[in-house]
Amino acid sequence: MGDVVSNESLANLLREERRFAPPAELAANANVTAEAYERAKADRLGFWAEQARRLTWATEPNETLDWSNPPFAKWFADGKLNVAYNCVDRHVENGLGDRVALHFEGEPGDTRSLTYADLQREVSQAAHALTELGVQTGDRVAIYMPMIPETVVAMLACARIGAPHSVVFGGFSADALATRIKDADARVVITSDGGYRRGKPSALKPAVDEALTRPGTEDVRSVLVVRRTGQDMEWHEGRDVWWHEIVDRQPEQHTPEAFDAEHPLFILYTSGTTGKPKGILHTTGGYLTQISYTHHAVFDLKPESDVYWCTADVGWVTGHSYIVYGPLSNGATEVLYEGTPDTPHQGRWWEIVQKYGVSILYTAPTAIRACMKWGDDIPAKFDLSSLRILGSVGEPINPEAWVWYRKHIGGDRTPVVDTWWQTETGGMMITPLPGVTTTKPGSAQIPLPGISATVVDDEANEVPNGAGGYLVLTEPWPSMLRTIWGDDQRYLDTYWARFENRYFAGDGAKKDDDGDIWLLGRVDDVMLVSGHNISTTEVESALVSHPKVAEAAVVGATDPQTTQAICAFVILRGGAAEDEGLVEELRAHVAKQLGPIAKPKRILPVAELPKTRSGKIMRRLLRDVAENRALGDVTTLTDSSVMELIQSKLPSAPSED
Ligand code: 6R9
Repeated sequence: MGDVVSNESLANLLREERRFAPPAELAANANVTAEAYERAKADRLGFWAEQARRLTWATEPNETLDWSNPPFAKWFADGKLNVAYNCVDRHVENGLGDRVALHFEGEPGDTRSLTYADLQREVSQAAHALTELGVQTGDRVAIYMPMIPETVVAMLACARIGAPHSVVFGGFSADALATRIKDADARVVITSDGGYRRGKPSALKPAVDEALTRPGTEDVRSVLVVRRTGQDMEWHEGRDVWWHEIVDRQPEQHTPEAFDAEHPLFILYTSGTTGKPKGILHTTGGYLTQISYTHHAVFDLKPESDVYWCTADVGWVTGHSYIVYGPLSNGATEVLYEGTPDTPHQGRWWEIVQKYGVSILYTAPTAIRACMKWGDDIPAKFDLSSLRILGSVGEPINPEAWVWYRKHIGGDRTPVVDTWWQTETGGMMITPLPGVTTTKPGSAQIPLPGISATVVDDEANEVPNGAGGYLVLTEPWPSMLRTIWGDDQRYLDTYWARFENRYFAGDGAKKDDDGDIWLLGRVDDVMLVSGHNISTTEVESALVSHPKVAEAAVVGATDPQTTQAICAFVILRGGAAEDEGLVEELRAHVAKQLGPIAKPKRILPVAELPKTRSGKIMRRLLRDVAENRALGDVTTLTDSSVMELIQSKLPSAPSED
């Protein structure tokens, strides 16, 4: 990685010298200042031990990190705590029972606000109900739910009784659900009849019924069903239990038990690039320490006045860490929205921001680009003046989208924090701090205080400023994954084998002249064209910098002359005519931005791109299309019809240069 093309492209991105200093008032009152970097550098473990004191421990830890058996970390191992107590009860005990924890907004427009006292009651009752269903400490519970308050309650109830949850995204198929139930050997599944999606009830329970016919799922003895849509479904007497029938009659008090800091909190499956999904295992004390700290630091959360909204699905790690555990451990008031951003109209999100006075918004680049495509006039119709911090996560955010987000959503006033992290890291790792960092559109910039990351070359040497390579994490961190569920060897092989004593994240990155980090996408996606490494992210960013392109996905397709040829799939902005002239114009545009070597061989206008639940483009499937192969695993696609649409557009023979 990191040859001529990348450097030219970076210079191009920085050409306009767009820099945004933190607003003075925010900087003056920031939760975390520049001094934190120094303190953490001088004493990293001392820094994290100090952050652990944000939590309420039943037994305070004396030990910070046990790294005697790397890469199997133990953080705060002699401490004991209850995660649900930290997220709920302690706020009530501190006199905040009447503070709203969740403003729920259903897609059809139904609403419900739960205070911390409400949450305490519901979590306690749900914990009793799980115990009545025979769930014991250590048993796994699968959660397959829409974005409704009961989902948050269910996760916290599991945490409360020490039963690790495995949340499976509600958009996944019965097969994907069955594989995950089987791998975790779940004993109970919590689901609902359905949820609202694009103006219609969308069923969930039938997928659970189907999944439980698959071999390997026999250990599931109960299915707990929340009534959300009221739609018809099969009922398995003796196995299925209505949530309202069992939960509502339970005692409203429940004494939380303290568990060891290394007690498992959850398993979350990530599909990765090959075959079997990996069950990423997170534990409690270190995880909650880092999630609570980063939510406080990176969003500068003022829990008494802020209204926070993370638009992610709870089935994604972002939902776990920054809808459930981070905000609630900090006593935040937050919005939980069930549906899609364009139902019933394309201003729905902005209507919600206006209605609740949202001050901190956390979303993904894919959503920002969709809003750009729908037009600036839509957010302009709403009062977004309550917003003070905007966050981005999930993919590299291209500078155009970053600048649009700040301007049209943030009123040219709010800092944008581009947060790099992974399911495996549990929490944020590389990001600006809103009251400290002068931001550069498109860059995640620097590791947080207490986090050590760098960019290395093939031989594991740190690259100098201005060069690119592989992103690695050089020291253990509190919310790191502990292993892959049931497969320590795969944990070693996947993350720790490529570079000695360093965690390899799988992402390409480069450092600019100031040493700030720019993410370049997954290294599996890097293309080799006539001896040059070219990052898909850079070509995509160049394409979307053209006014007629709304979104782009780029892959390298096997090519007899050049090893790989760049093949681009683009979504055009409304009104742009799709003709040969435009394709030529786009190819020339990329060549001008990045150099002739990066000029795509083929550009195909399409209506949609294949994406995962978190909005990441599934380039693997586009490569299959570009190379005329049968499609690989499509079970983690949000909408499987997308691929048929794309394939139907493909000319049978690739066009020649
Ligand atoms: C939180 C999350 C992890 C992968 C990661 C990287 C990409 C996430 C990013 C980003 C550039 C950012 N990624 N945030 N790339 N800039 N701010 O997304 O977890 O679903 O496990 O994905 O997402 O490629 O390695 P997960």
